Formats: sequence, structure tokens, C-alpha cells
Amino acid sequence: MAVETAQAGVRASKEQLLGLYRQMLEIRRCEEQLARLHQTGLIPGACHTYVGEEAIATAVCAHLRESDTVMSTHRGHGHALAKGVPPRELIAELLGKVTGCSHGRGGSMHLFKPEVGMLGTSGIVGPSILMAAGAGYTYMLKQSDQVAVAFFGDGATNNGAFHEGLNLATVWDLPVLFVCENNQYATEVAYSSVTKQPSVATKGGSYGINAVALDGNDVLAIYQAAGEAVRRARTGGGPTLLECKTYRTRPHSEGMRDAGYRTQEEVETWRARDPIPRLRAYLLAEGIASEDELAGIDRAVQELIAAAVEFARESPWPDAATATDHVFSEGLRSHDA
Ligand SMILES: Cc1ncc(C[n+]2csc(CCOP(=O)(O)OP(=O)(O)O)c2C)c(N)n1
Ligand SMILES: [Mg+2]
Repeated sequence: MAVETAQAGVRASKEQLLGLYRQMLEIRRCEEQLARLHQTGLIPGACHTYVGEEAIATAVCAHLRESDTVMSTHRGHGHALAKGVPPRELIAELLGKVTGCSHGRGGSMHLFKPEVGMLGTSGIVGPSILMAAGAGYTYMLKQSDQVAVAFFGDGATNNGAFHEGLNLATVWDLPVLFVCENNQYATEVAYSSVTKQPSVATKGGSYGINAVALDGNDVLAIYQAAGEAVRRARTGGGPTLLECKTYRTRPHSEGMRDAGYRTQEEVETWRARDPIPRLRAYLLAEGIASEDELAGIDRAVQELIAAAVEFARESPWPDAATATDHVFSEGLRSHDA
């Protein structure tokens, strides 16, 4: 069944719409568990959750094939899940277990699973933009129809990588999506205090790239725009910049203070725009899904994440004898010898 949504021109099947709902919920429930595990001391290091921003990764990745690639950020759990990393491998990775997607050696900011096109989260702000431009250049040279996606925050848009990456990809019509998750803060620094051009779409658009500003909490609006951008990239039409205006409703990183740089009222205003209840209300109001159907999805996701936590907690740590494995490339070693 194709459904014409309230968003002009958005066409999606019931299955696709429920898929968006399920994926956002999977990210939310996973993040809630990760926050809890961090609070109990089971996750070492930083843990930046994606709570409030789930619509973006969900809507963009819904259009990607396994062979398409995603380059991510420090806030990348949602990107990994939406690109096909199973929750159990994500949670195990943050717990440092050998069953994690990076075999317990990477943690939150080094999530890799190339088999599904997840080319990594990163603790450095900005390089996802250059990596995606580079991947796009590779796809152009190979004449493949793959697409590369860079996710990044507003904090990366005053970084040189943004300007070099967008310019290069635009000049060469590379098959890339640049997805800016403009949550209006870089740690505790308001975006409005570090730029006189508050529109990322305008800033990036000055390079001649096709640029679109979107409500980042409206999964259907992003789904429509990302669908067009992916089609365009795949068929030689060049890159697109999607500026998704959103908000993180948890602290920058788990355990960090969350006062002094934003007001509780501001947080509450954005909580009221939560993308998940918003899609839920839409599906019910339009008669696309029943309360029972959605409750079934809620239960299934809850069970999936509970089982993933159990799996991660019971998984073994990497064997200490393998501590130096994966440090050097085997190829380089034999070359040196
Ligand atoms: C090149 C670089 N500069 C500074 C930092 C420190 N740092 C870590 S997260 C962060 C804020 C990033 O903000 P943004 O890109 O908007 O992403 P958000 O956390 O809001 O999702 C900064 C400055 C870093 N990791 N890398
Ligand atoms: Mg930000």
C-alpha cells in the first residue's frame, strides 16, 4: 500500500513507514540502555547519545544499499544501527567485549562494520566529510553506482574539512550526501556564537552544491529529501547537502553537566518535538497503523534490546594474548620484512 503522507510528495508504503518507526525506536531504546550502562560504570570513556536526533540517520539510511558507505562522528551509535550494525554488536563494543563490531578494541568512537558499509565513527570533528568525498571520488573512478554519506555536526562546519570537502565534491559531481546534524551546540558552545551565517545550507550552498534545510525532527521530510539526494547521487547528478535542524535532549556526553549553557525551557520545547511520538501520532491519525500494531513493534524492540544487553554482558573480553593484534597491517609487516 502506497501512502501519500501529509508531507507534499512523500510517498512511502506502510511497510516503509513502520520501518522508520521501528528503526527510530531501536536507536532510542539502545541509547537508553547505553546511558544506563554508562551510569553503572560498565562503559568506559565517553558515550555521546543520539537521543532526539534519531529521525536523521533513520531517514537517510533507509535509502542506502549495503554497498553504500557511511562515515560518522563521535555521536554515531544511531548511524551504526541504521546502517545495519546489530544492536548486540554495538552494545558489546561499548562494553569492550570481543563480540563487539570492532572486537571490543574500539568503543563508541571506533565503530566499524565494512560488510554493511559502516566505515566508522570518529572522535575527530570533521573528517567524515573528507572521507566521504574521497569515497565518492573512488566510486566515480570505478564507475560504480555506490553512494557515500558523511554525517557531521554543526561544530564541523567552521572546520576546513567542510569547505574543502563540499567544494571538491561539487566541482567533480561526486556521489555524496553531506548530512549536517545541526543540533545548535558544539559541546556547550551555541552555534549562533561562532558564526555570522547561522544557516549551514546557505554557507555550504555558496559552493554551488544542491543544499536543503530541513526540520531534523521530521522523519518524513528527511526521508523525502534524502530519497531525492540519493537518487541524484546514484545517477551522476552530484552531491547534496542536507542541513537537518535538531536538538540533543541529553548532555553532550553521558556524565557531563547539562546546565549553564542552555535552559531547561529550551530542552523541554525540543522534547515536545520528539520525532518518535510525532511519527506515531501521524501513523495513528492517518489510520496507517493501529495502537495494537505499534504496541507490537514497541514490545519487539524492547525485547531485542534487552536480549542485546544480555548478550553483551555475557560475552567474553578479548584475550589479553591478542592485545597487539590489528595494530599493524599484516601487509605492511611482510613488506617491511
Ligand atoms: C578536530 C576536533 N576539534 C575539537 C574536538 C573536541 N570536540 C569533541 S565533540 C565536540 C563538539 C562537536 O560538536 P558538533 O560537531 O556540533 O557535534 P554534536 O556533539 O553537537 O553532535 C568538540 C569540539 C574534536 N574532537 N576534534
Ligand atoms: Mg552540534
